[in-house]
Amino acid sequence: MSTMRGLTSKLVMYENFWYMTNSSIFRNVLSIQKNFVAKDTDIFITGLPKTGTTWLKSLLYAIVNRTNHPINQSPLLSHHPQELVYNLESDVYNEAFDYPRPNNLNELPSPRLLSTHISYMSIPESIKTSGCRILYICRNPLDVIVSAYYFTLGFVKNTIKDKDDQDSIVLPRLEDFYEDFCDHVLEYWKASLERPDKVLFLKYEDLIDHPVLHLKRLAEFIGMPFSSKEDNEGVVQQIIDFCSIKNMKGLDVNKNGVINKFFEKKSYFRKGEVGDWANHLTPFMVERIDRLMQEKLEGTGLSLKLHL
Ligand code: PAP
Repeated sequence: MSTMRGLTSKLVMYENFWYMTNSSIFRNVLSIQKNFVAKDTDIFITGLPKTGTTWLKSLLYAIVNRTNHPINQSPLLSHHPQELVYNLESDVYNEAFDYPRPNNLNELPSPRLLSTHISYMSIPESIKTSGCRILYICRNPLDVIVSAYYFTLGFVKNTIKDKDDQDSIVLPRLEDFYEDFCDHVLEYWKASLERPDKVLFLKYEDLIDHPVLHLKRLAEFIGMPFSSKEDNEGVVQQIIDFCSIKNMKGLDVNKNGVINKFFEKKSYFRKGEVGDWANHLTPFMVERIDRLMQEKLEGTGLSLKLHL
């Protein structure tokens, strides 16, 4: 473990990734490694922040529970997707909460649907060795940067009222962000190649482009394939339409209130497009990231689409 000075916080390098020491996330990660035990039936959504995990949560939840209730009576109508698929480090093992959330884990119905942003190297051993499934979602880094920028801006404006404190927030350097981004993606990419029955690698751009194909892939992967009867009845398309950003953003439950004390529910739904980066990033920034992307991904067999 090594440390370096950030401008507003000390950063700690742990198992290849930088964590801010003034955020509880690092301590939560250690707690997860120590305490969490995966079950064979668990299904995990993994991916970096802003890569589409909220969307994937709603899709997974709707697929797994499709026989429990019709889509027009879905709990997604009364709960934000983040409230139905818990994130380990933010919702469950979060020391910022003053009550023991891990108890909730035992009350979750099977299969437990959980999520984490933790890297493959750092997830608990039991997730790797048990029969549980991992869905990894990846998105092109340019759209992730833009999405993270807006999310952070909204968060800072809503939670930090003092202007000087707002101004003191310093985002990570682009290179540091990018290094972590690639390492995270490539670790899971490698795991998906080595253990395709265990790790399903999904791309946000593919889900936008060919939702039916990838939803069917996902359902098969978790052992709950759509039957031909469901296919004929248009169940796949119903789930896609229900979980579309237009529908989710318009639901009252997703318009008001906060999650985990600070995060506005509506901030998880912005544009949901591929290529919005073209409206925000300069050609210089794009060229720099594109070059880094070519270097890092070369020879890995992985490619990321910047446009559709
Ligand atoms: P998180 O890691 O904080 O949970 P995450 O859900 O992974 O964030 O990513 C948010 C992005 O997914 C937002 O992208 P944008 O800023 O470029 O718009 C958000 O709009 C997008 N998103 C959320 N729900 C959907 C959806 N149903 N369909 C497509 N994109 C979505």
